[in-house]
Amino acid sequence: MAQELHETARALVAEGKGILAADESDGTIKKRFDSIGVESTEENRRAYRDLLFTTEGVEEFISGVILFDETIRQSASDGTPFPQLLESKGVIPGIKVDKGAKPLALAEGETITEGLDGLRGRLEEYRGLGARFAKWRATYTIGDTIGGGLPSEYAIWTNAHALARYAALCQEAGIVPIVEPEVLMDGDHTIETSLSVTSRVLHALYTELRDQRVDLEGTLLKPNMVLSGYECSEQAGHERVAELTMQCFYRHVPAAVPGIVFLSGGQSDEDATANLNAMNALGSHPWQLSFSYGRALQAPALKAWRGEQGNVEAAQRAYYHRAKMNGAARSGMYAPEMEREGAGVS
Ligand code: 5MM
Repeated sequence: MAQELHETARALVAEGKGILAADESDGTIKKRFDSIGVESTEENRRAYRDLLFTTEGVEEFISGVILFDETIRQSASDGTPFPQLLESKGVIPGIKVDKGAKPLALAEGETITEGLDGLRGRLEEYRGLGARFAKWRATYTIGDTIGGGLPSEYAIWTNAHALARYAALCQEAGIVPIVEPEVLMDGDHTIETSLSVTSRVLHALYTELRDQRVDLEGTLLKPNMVLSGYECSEQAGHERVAELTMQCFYRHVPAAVPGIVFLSGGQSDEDATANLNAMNALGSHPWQLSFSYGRALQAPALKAWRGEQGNVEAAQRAYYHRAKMNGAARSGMYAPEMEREGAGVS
C-alpha cells in the first residue's frame, strides 16, 4: 500500500505536469457561472467539466484533476464516467473530501474545516469510483481583532490537527492526501507578514502530520505562495516572491514530501505562472514545485465559453494554453512572450 501511495504522489508531480483543481463546490461554481451569465444547473456544470476533461492533448501538462462529489458521479457526453475518461488519458482522478470552512467556535473571524465525520466510509466509496488522491483545504485569514492578531494559534493548531486526521484516513484507504493550508492573501499586510504567518501554519501542520503517523512520501502539500497582501501598497515582484516562498518552505517542509503543488489564490493567471517559474528558475529543490490551480487555469476558458456550445473549441484552446504555460513554468522555462503564441483567444 505504501509503495502505491508513493508512486501516485510522484506521478502527480511528474516532470512538466501539474494538477487541475476542478472541485468547485455548488456555491463556488455558481459564483463562477454568475460571472459569465450562465445558470448553475447540473447539466451546465457537467457540460463545463466535460469541456475541460476532453481537451485534446492537455494530458501532456496535466497529471491529475480534483473533482467535486457531484462531478465524480457524472459522465462525458458519450456516456463515459468522468473518472474513467480521465484515466484513459493517463490523468489521475482525485476528489475534494472536506465539507468546507465553518466558523470556529469562540474565535471571531476564524474558521475550521469540517468533514471528518463519516470520512472513512466516504473515502472507501470514492476509491471505488476511481479516486486515487484527495484534497482538504483549511483557510487562515491575516488581520487584526480586539482580541489580537489573526490567525490565532488556536485556529492554526485545530486546522492542522484536522488536516492530519484527514491525511491519516486517506492513507489507510489507499488514497494520497493533498493537504491544503491556505493563508488568504486578502488584506494590506506586507510580504514579510505573509512569510511569518505561512511559517507558523506549516510548522503546526508538519508537527501534526508527524504526530499522527502520516507517511510524508505518500502526501503532497498544496499551499499559498508567500505574497504581499492584495491591498498592500508595495507589491513584491516575482523574484522576491520566489525568494521568500522558498525561504519559508526550506525551513518548514521536510524533504520527504515529494511535491509542493501551489494554489493560485486569486493571483492573475500570468502572475501565478510567472511566480511558479521564478521558483523553479532558482535551481533544483528537495521537492518538485508544481501547480494545482483552479482559477489560474480556468479563468480564460470560462470567459471564452460563456455557456455556448459554439464556444467550446475556443474555451479548450484557452485552457490548453494556460496548462502549457504552467507546464513550462515547472522547469523555469516560461517567458511572458510565450503568452502571445497560440493563446487562441481574442
Ligand atoms: C477550485 O476551487 C477549490 C474549491 O473551492 P471551494 O471548496 O471553496 O468551492 C479550491 O479548494 C481550490 O482547489 C484551491 O483554492 C485552489 O484554487 P485556486 O483558484 O486558488 O487556484
